[in-house]
Amino acid sequence: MKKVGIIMGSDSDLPIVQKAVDTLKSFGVPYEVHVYSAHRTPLEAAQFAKNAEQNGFGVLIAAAGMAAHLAGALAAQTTLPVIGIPCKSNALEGIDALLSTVQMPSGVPVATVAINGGTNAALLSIQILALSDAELSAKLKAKKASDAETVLKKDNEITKNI
Ligand code: RP5
Repeated sequence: MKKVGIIMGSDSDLPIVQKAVDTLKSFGVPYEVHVYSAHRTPLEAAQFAKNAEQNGFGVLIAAAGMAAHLAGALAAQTTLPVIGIPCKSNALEGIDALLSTVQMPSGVPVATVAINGGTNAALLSIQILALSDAELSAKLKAKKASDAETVLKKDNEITKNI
């Protein structure tokens, strides 16, 4: 199976990235995690993205906060799908990172998830890999069914007890 590459702009983004890692682990999807910054280590970030396809990656996830150019900088170097996670920082509550990540120029797409959306970034990467992996696709369908069951149980409890 192809790997998911997770790049974070700083180790301070790790709590958000951890949610993505936990989700990938629960599906048995292989991954690699690195800290490369679009601004502090631009060459390493670009090099990683440039070589990602030949190094066995199928999707890249980029987590960054503030002026979050990491996802776009990676997308500039590869035709692999890139998923951006805008991370919340103190000053602007993550709106800065959201806009920096999502507002890509035509020709260089970044699939942007919610602010701090580590879980959804991983699920989206799994959905992409599942297009060519029937076993993974079956696991996703089972998870969706079990998530729905959980909500219906809660509905049942609330309507009985309120
Ligand atoms: C971004 O700046 C990083 O992705 C991080 O979210 C933010 C702050 O980085 P640190 O100053 O905590 O290293 O590039």
